[in-house]
Amino acid sequence: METSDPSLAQLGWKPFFSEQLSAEQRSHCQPVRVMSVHRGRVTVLGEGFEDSISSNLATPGGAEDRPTVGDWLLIDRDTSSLVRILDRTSLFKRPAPGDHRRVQLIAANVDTLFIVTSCNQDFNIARIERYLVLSREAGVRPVVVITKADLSPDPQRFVDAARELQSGLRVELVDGRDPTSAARLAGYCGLGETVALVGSSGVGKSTLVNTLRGSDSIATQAVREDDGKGRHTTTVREMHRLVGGADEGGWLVDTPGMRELQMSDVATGVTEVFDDVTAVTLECRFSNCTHGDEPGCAIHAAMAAGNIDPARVERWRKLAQEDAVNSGAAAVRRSRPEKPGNRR
Ligand SMILES: Nc1nc2c(ncn2[C@@H]2O[C@H](COP(=O)(O)OP(=O)(O)OP(=O)(O)O)[C@@H](O)[C@H]2O)c(=O)[nH]1
Ligand SMILES: [Mg+2]
Ligand SMILES: [Zn+2]
Repeated sequence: METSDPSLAQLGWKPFFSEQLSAEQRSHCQPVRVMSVHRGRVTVLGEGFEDSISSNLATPGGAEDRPTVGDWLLIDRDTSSLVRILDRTSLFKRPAPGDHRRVQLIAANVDTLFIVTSCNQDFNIARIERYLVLSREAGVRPVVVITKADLSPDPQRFVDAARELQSGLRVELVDGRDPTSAARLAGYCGLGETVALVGSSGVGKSTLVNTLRGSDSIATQAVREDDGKGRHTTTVREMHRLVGGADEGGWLVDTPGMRELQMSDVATGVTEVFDDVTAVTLECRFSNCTHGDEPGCAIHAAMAAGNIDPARVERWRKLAQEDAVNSGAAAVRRSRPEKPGNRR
């Protein structure tokens, strides 16, 4: 398919970014957007510019000072070297799998998060809640996208269960292989809009990107027959452009299926996603109530009265505890000077 070079607006450039440029930077630098990240290098796209450049900053800073997919960079017009990462409208990150003290950046400058799950064994309320916490923390609008509607005799029950999580939560049910069905998602990916797709392996993230783009350029693979799990087909996070029709210029960030989603530094997100539970805790007699067997615990009273779901309380407790442990470990780590040569 013939596609024209995207303009800055089609790439998602907004006043928020242009306002960050000094007069000097305006004359010597060019903004480009990160399409994908590879060891030490990033593939970038700008107006009339497409290249792979070194991702090293002249003066590296902390863990978040490295480019990730969706980032806007300023590069030198003459040398194409990276001058600076522009401040982000949003940033998705998580504790790195295998080393929870490190942070893994997932994507930046995302407008909408598609939390993708399917009408089968993958569907898991606790996992959706984790992604909701992540999107709250990142400041991004979440949409729960439930795929494989065609495989369930009663797909509506998955939709109902997801809708219960949050009033006003957007939930979409699709057959990701069917263009007519997937078209209901096109409204989220209009001109210059960036949508990131996250979820377990095999739920159909890449299939959705292919269908929305009217292409089959991204590899997909059947799930395992015994347990319905995916085979970790996608291995890099990458931006894909939507072309054609009114949606021209939207971007989809396909991501590898996540094996685990640990929480760290997300206390605000947990409080907001579980606002029904946290509202009740304010009524506990002791402000440091652990909701164990203290007298005057409002959580216990609410559960006994059937006003709050004990399973939801248990999920909240687990997430809050996990966040406290991981955030504590991360804080200790931050307070130590970083070993030279240990930077990634
Ligand atoms: N029946 C049906 N199959 C689907 C649907 N969406 C995806 N699939 C199939 O599910 C399998 C996995 O899809 P992928 O798109 O590779 O899944 P993914 O989420 O990208 O997986 P990873 O890249 O491993 O994270 C493929 O065989 C798809 O054809 C759907 O809505 N209905
Ligand atoms: Mg994939
Ligand atoms: Zn209590």
